Amino acid sequence: MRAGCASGVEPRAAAPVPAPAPAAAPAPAAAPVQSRAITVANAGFEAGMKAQNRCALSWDCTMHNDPGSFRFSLLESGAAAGARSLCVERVANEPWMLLTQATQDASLRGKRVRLSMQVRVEGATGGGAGPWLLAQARPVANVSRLAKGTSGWQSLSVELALPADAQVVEFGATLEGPGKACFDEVRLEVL
Ligand SMILES: [Ca+2]
Repeated sequence: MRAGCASGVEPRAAAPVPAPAPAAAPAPAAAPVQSRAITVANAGFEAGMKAQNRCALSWDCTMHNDPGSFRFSLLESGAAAGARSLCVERVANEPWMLLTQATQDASLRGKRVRLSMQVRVEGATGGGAGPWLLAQARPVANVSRLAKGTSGWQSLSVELALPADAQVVEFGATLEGPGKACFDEVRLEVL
């Protein structure tokens, strides 16, 4: 003989609300499978500036003729990544400035490399601003990709097949003509 069912519905304590499952960590940005990153010092400009704000630490800043023609500063609100980005503004009538590092890594010779970075421009009404890559070889090989006008952060990249006799590879950013540009998240990789 079966026991009778209990009459009525037994009051039940409210089930505890299960803790939400932890959100899956976002997948890291997919890098091309066979690319190899080359170390870039102070690639995100988090380390700060050289004395008198002449350039970002670990970088060289050069410009046509007048060394005071471009002014460098850290953008500490609205950086593309991290806490800081590097900005440069033309303040005298000179045609260009270059923000560069160089490598003599012999393993790069004859390889294809990609330079990418975040770029923001404001009133860049001349050639514009963006990544710049040069191989000291015979003949010199160089490439750039410049954003013009005024726009928010965008990712720009250039690629260059390095000549087999490339002794030095220079990489960085340029601003050609008037305006202001900010840079961040510089990345150099061998494809
Ligand atoms: Ca940064």
